[in-house]
Amino acid sequence: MTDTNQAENPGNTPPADDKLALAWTHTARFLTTASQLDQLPPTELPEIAFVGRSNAGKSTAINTLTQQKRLAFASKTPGRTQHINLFELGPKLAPDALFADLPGYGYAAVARDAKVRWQKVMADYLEIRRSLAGVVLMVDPRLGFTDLDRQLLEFVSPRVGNGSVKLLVLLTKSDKLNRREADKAVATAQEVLGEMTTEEADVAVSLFSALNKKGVGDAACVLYDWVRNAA
Ligand SMILES: Nc1nc2c(ncn2[C@@H]2O[C@H](COP(=O)(O)OP(=O)(O)OP(=O)(O)O)[C@@H](O)[C@H]2O)c(=O)[nH]1
Ligand SMILES: [Mg+2]
Repeated sequence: MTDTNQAENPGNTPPADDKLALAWTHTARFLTTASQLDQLPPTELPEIAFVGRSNAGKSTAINTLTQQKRLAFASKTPGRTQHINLFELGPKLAPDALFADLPGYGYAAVARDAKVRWQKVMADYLEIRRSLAGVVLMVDPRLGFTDLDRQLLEFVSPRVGNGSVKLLVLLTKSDKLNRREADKAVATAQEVLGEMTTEEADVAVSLFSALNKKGVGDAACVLYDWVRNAA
């Protein structure tokens, strides 16, 4: 597993620099929205899914990474993202990747059967979306890994374990942590992920803040490398 600050690059291309990677993420534009899995367009493009607890900061992270104010809808009200929103990246005539903003799970006010339903959608998405190239799991380190985060990791672990899906865990809202808390959050995350790390697995952890932009360039580089190495 890598801490992106000292990331090695096992692929054949040298690591991307921030500027190039951020220019690429900036090309993101809205493609489509789906309320059901069978409405997702078939695609050959490598897809990167942003997943995590409701309110963890998924939509905000997409806006920050793409340097666009309102590409994905972010909100103070948890549960804002109800559909799967797809964004296309790369040259307009030759798109090279998709970002998927997924609805958050585990918000307390959501009824139990809605939660169960969502778990099923999530599991099915991760199972059937063969074009899935990477998962960005957003975890608020002040809340830690929840049961649903761990379940999600279990759903993806076969594909992460064999290297067909890459995983980046972003510890969000890191602007709210002091240095000691931030170090501890990274260590805890590495421990949780250690369980699913194999020879083939490409798993990284990074602190992230949309507010002070910590980890934004690093995260963009990781995603850019995934897509370049998938091509
Ligand atoms: N301090 C701080 N607040 C953040 C950061 N990122 C997101 N937030 C706030 O967290 C709240 C939730 O952000 P969203 O991006 O809407 O969260 P989400 O994960 O998309 O939530 P759902 O769509 O409900 O699943 C908003 O009030 C954001 O302003 C961050 O890096 N720092
Ligand atoms: Mg959202």
